[in-house]
Amino acid sequence: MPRVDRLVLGIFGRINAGKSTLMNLLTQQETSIVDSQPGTTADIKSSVMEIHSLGPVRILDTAGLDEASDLGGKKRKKALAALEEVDIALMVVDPVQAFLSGQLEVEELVASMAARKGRKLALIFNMKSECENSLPASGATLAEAKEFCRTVLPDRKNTPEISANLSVKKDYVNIVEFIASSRPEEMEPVPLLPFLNPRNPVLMHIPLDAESPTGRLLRPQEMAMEYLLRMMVPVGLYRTDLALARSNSKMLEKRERERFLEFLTAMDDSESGVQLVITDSQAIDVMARWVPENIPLTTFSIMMINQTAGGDMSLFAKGVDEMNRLTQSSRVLIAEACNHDRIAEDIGTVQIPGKLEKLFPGITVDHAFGREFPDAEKLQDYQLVIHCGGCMISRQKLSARIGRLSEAGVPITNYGFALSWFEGPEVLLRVLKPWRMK
Ligand SMILES: Nc1nc2c(ncn2[C@@H]2O[C@H](COP(=O)(O)OP(=O)(O)OP(=O)(O)O)[C@@H](O)[C@H]2O)c(=O)[nH]1
Ligand code: SF4
Ligand SMILES: [Mg+2]
Repeated sequence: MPRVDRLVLGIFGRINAGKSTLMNLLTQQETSIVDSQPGTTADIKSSVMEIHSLGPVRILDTAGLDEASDLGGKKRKKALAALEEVDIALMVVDPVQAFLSGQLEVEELVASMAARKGRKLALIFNMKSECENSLPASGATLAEAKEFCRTVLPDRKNTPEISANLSVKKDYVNIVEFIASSRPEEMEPVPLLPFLNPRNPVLMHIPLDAESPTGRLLRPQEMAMEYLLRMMVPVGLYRTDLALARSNSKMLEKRERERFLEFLTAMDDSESGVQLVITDSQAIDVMARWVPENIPLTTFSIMMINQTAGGDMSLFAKGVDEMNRLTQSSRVLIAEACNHDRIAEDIGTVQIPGKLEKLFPGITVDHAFGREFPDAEKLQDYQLVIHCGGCMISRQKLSARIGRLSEAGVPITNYGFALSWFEGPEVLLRVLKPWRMK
């Protein structure tokens, strides 16, 4: 299934600013509870939809950032983590509420964090009609109240701004147009295997080991298959018995190798030769030996991280170099973007740690699975992060992780890079070559 690149919008601000009212206006239904009770929204509310003129979007409604209490602190942490992964941070400010409070701590926090994390900021003044009546008593005008709020913007000239009454449905069109005009430079969708031609066949090597789920292929494999068919690329699927392929018995290994080569040659013998063999990363040891040098070779994990990283794997290529500097006292974090059953020879918990331990006995290997990823302070404990292909997270989420890593000064590489590195520099170069990487 191809994955949809969604524009991620996050709604931030102080309690009762009208964040959930904006969420409901955008989704045109009661997605979030709206109430005058302070702290109504406790957790992130996420809604996925298609908005005409914006395309596919994910909208995140967050808790007010100014709730004092331990629980408020937890809500704030979660809301700020969401800010790291949005394309546009929509800061909702009730200018009258903000002016009368005499302080702008929340707005300052949102604006400065958006700037620090490189997220686009857009300011939405929520003009709650009844609030305007309370302003004259202060002696200030509405224009002055708004100007007061703008003082927190690090880049005033380039921060888009709109004033609207969010509880009025007719303002919907204006708000959507405003968001559309605030969106950052269009991100080109990244093709899965951009270097392929539609003529020559591709062989997908899928060993289906004990960890493979029954009844379906893994997501990167399914995505590759869909992509190849869509591009009219002839594709062959092949399963090797890895136990035989790695057998100490020369005879068993030879039989398994010949079976594979027979299939490959049949595909290669067609008028146009095989243009790529793409394998599960964990079988790169076998494929690097068996696939003739003249046939390009890469791995699903590298293909996947290239797309999740927006077509730029340079950071991962740089990060793999850190493996040359690992020692027995190093600490490495293995990160996977999903939770799945971890059985038998699981790559993240068994295979990579085993290979690291063999080279650097006593090395410390920790794990981060699923949606949770350590903050920058915790990441400083690590010399290197080895990340899976990230097929279950968005480009924005990966970019947020990379942001934390660069803040912590910790390099990142990926399963496909690491497993190829274990096989030696020639193999690493070989799997990167189709991507025109050095
Ligand atoms: N008249 C008017 N009332 C509004 C407007 N926006 C919000 N309100 C009211 O303000 C109160 C708070 O609105 P919410 O949208 O729940 O505010 P919130 O920012 O999500 O608040 P928390 O989730 O508690 O942080 C509700 O009583 C809304 O009806 C508006 O544009 N006009
Ligand atoms: S998110 Fe990572 S570990 Fe999970 S299926 Fe995708 S590539 Fe594999
Ligand atoms: Mg709310």
